[in-house]
Amino acid sequence: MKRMVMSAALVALALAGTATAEAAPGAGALRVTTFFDHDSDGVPDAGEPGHTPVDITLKNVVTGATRTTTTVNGGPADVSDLPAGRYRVAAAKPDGLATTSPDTVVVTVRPNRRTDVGFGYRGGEITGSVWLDENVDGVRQPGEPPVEGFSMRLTGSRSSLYATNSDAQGHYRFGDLRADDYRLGTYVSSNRYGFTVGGGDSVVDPATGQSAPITLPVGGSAGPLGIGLKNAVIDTGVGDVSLPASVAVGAEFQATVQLCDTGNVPTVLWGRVEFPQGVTVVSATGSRPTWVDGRTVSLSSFYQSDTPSGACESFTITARADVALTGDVRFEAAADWENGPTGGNNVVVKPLAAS
Ligand SMILES: [Ca+2]
Ligand SMILES: [Ca+2]
Ligand SMILES: [Ca+2]
Repeated sequence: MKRMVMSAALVALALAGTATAEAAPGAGALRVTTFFDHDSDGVPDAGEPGHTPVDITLKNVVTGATRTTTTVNGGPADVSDLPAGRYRVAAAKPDGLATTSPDTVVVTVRPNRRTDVGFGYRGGEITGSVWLDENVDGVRQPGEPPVEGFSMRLTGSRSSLYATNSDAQGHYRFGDLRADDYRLGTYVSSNRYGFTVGGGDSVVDPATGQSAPITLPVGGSAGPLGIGLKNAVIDTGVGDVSLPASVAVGAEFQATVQLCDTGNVPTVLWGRVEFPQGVTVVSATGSRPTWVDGRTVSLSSFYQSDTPSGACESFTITARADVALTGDVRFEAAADWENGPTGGNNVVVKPLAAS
């Protein structure tokens, strides 16, 4: 059933309303709808979402009495117990959006009836498609397929995030956007895809995971903007390691280790260092969190930002040999927690002697 809501322009001419059950005698009601008017016809149609919050001012043109309200949570604002009469209804000027109806309208409120007013807005849009760059050259050749269900993020200067997924044809669309500078990126880190080289048919720079700024004017559009993906290779490994070959019993010594992203996409790093029996770990620090438990140290970037492809995280461990010993120190890059073992370069073993 179509709602009885009219545009501001129409309401100014046609004053039909809907009967209300509980208004005070001599009073009427006003409903104000603020909405994204996708077809720019001034009327809120099915599928046109609300645009809120918008501050609304009502002023009785005879008495000068003023009331204010605000549309919230995507819905209309209802003003009840409004003395019958003529009112000037004004919506606050939009910020970064175009309008499809006047921002001020004069309406007549009648006893025991509801008068509806609508204010329409139109935002900008950014569109494009997501595709798989099978030969990873940054160019979409015929036959390179679309990618469905890829989660994208659009970041504006107001820190607003708008998430959307590509459809079966790889198409995506961000609509109802305020004028702003936006960057396209991904919504969540993907274990399946990385961004292909940018600059050709793909707008995202794989080094940053984002596009260059996209300047969207009021009500403007940008696109189609291609986002090229490559199949992810997830691999981590142990990088540089240092350890004194011999240490004095009772004296503290230091070991250092790097965990590296040796795959082709950003990922979390996870590893551990295990000292031989007789060694106690005193402390551990690094560019990512560490946990010490006796003679072992866990190294992790869980719950941190991903480490870029080709980059390493460095850790320094302070330990002490409590007894004379010879043994091995094991530096390990753990298997990827979701994807299993990550190829070679996962373990480095160094001898340690304490006397
Ligand atoms: Ca409409
Ligand atoms: Ca290609
Ligand atoms: Ca590996």
